[in-house]
Amino acid sequence: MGLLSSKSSKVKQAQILLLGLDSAGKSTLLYQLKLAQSVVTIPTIGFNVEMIQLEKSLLLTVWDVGGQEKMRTVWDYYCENTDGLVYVVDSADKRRLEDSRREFEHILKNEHIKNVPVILLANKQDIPGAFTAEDITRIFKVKKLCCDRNWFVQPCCAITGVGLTEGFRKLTGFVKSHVKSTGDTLAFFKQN
Ligand SMILES: Nc1nc2c(ncn2[C@@H]2O[C@H](COP(=O)(O)OP(=O)(O)O)[C@@H](O)[C@H]2O)c(=O)[nH]1
Ligand SMILES: [Mg+2]
Repeated sequence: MGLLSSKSSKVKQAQILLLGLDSAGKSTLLYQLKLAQSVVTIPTIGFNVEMIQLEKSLLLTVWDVGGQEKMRTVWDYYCENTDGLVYVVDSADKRRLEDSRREFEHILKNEHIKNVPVILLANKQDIPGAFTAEDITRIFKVKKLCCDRNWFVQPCCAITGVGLTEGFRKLTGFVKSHVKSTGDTLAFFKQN
């Protein structure tokens, strides 16, 4: 991370893993957060990475790993050094909801993210008939699966951006208290 020069300000950096099935809306929400505007996305091959700073002292490095079936096998690998997990659900995709739930359950078993805070984004709330955040909480058995960590289910719409900042702010708070409670240290990022 480099040494800090007197001119640079100290900003802590947290690694955030952004997961969810393909087409859940991960890339859209990342760019929406970053640019505060909706953009046309292309299916993610490999990964996207963006730095998001919602408050002065903490920079979130968000890794958007592709959600296609063949990419899901590498999710485990990305879990190392993760300080927070954001799991995106297409709340209107009733056909693949069980697939998404199963992948969610699987990723939570990863040793590297044990106790790491989780934000579940119940995305695509603009689509009529979409499951609500309460529905997703129940269907995904979040209370049970996340009983060992801080968690929150945030309804959102990645296209308009509604709910995104709230979800990531919640995450920022959780990450800070997680780091404090585990005695882990976050890397410093040099900002000039
Ligand atoms: N209606 C609606 N469509 C969305 C929303 N978020 C993403 N999409 C659309 O869903 C498709 C997949 O989005 P993308 O961000 O590429 O998904 P990813 O595979 O998870 O990165 C795109 O056509 C997006 O425009 C949302 O909140 N509402
Ligand atoms: Mg994508």
